[in-house]
Amino acid sequence: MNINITAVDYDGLIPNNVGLGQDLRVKHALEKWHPGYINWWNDMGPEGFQESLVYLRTAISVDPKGWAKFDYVRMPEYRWGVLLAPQHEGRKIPFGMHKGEDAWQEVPGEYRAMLRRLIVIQGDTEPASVEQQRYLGKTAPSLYDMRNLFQVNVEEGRHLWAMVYLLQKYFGTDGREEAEALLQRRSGHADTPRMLGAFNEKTPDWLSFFMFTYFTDRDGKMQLEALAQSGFDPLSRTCRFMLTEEAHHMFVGETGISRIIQRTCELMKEHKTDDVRAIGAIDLPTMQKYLNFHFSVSLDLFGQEASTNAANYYTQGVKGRFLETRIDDDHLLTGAAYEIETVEDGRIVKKSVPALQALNERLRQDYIDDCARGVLRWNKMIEKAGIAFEMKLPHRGFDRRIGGFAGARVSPDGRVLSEAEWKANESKWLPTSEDRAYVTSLMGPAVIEPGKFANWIAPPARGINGQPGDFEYVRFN
Ligand code: BYC
Repeated sequence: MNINITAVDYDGLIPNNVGLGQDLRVKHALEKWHPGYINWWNDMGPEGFQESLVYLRTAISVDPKGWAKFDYVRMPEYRWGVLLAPQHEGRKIPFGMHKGEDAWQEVPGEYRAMLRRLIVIQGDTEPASVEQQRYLGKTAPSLYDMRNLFQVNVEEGRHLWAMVYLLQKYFGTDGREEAEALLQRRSGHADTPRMLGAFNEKTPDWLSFFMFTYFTDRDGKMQLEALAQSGFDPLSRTCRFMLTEEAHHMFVGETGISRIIQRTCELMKEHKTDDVRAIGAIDLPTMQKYLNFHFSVSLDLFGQEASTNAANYYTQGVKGRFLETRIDDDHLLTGAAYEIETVEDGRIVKKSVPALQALNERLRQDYIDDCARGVLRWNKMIEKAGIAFEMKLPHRGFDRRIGGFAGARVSPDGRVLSEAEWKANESKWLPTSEDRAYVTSLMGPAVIEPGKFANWIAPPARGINGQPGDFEYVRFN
């Protein structure tokens, strides 16, 4: 049963449904953090569009039946707020050594460092992605896409607020320092980079953006799902509401890639050619290479295949599995085993390891299954267009930097290669500088006429919030 669908208080500086009005210590701490956040947004948020009016969705409730409103907003004036999903009365910790005990409403002292670390890592990815996507507005293929980019950006900003609230409310001085540090690190910076690999890569073009929102935001989904199981109830509730917003980000990725594929297939048929670069579209093999890159970088985000960190998170009730409560087992995993793949003596071998240590790998597998669904849909479109090409997820060992495959050379179809074989084929599997230059060359100045789209992408099937095709999603000042 749900209780406490607390109405969202929109009167103060920080919209919230956590009773900030009565929690003056945290309210003041967040109000103190706010100017630094706005400075960060103005410095690192979408460049060139801070004065534009953008048709944005703002969360105004946490009721699944109607939680958002749409209106024109200047991004620096977006109402970033602190919103937690409703508390489940009598919620019990669903796994680990505390299974069956009441979920914690305060941080248990012994798990404080662990929880803080997870919240900081999660928080760090949110501003990182805004930084990565900072220049994309200037080359948006339509007003519709530009609006979607900005929607994703402001919601990543809200997700940073969500983590900062937890830090300020539950972690005292350390939390305050971590909240400050989240505004100091910068994606790709040589001295103060963001914490995880993928968040220091560039997102220089819209094909990369759609791949990022499909593959990397989906890591976000899986990690948030795992944290939503947490015994620390405020973290669970925060993540549950973030997942509502996250769905749109993956929609942007999946439909963005679909629309590029659709346009490419149309042009291939119309011009009876595979050489769509000559007519200003993105060829399917180039899309496959971008897919390979973003998929493998995102696989790294799950950490080591065998991880004692992951085992501890689970045993101590801090981070669960994807859909934990729907899994039919003992939710303790003490004697259980799980099979992982790794490279040994130049071969990929399967190894049985304690299931508790393999939780990163298990989540990675859930992620791979989830990724595969979109690929299936893209392939159906290609097949329907009568074109003989199949998009594929590369092998999990392909081009990895973290875990048992790091350092090995693995082909997309899962063969361990010599360095010479890798070098001879790398340009077929990963975007080359020429590929990147070509894709960049398509990213002309933003298409700002309502209802018009760049040549390389098809229009969407429907507008945002039921708006017509020529809707003016962004108004410039
Ligand atoms: N890059 O035992 P391991 C999102 C480190 S995305 C750099 O496997 P663990 C979003 C690791 O920190 C979701 N370092 O670690 C998407 C550890 O360091 P220490 C973000 C890495 O803890 C799009 C060491 O290697 N949320 O929301 O089991 C847009 C040993 O590794 C990496 C989370 O990630 C890497 N890729 O697993 C916006 C959830 N991988 O302790 C937003 C919170 C590992 O030796 N994080 N290392 O210094 C976690 O659950 C875990 O920390 C990880 C790593 C899954 C990331």
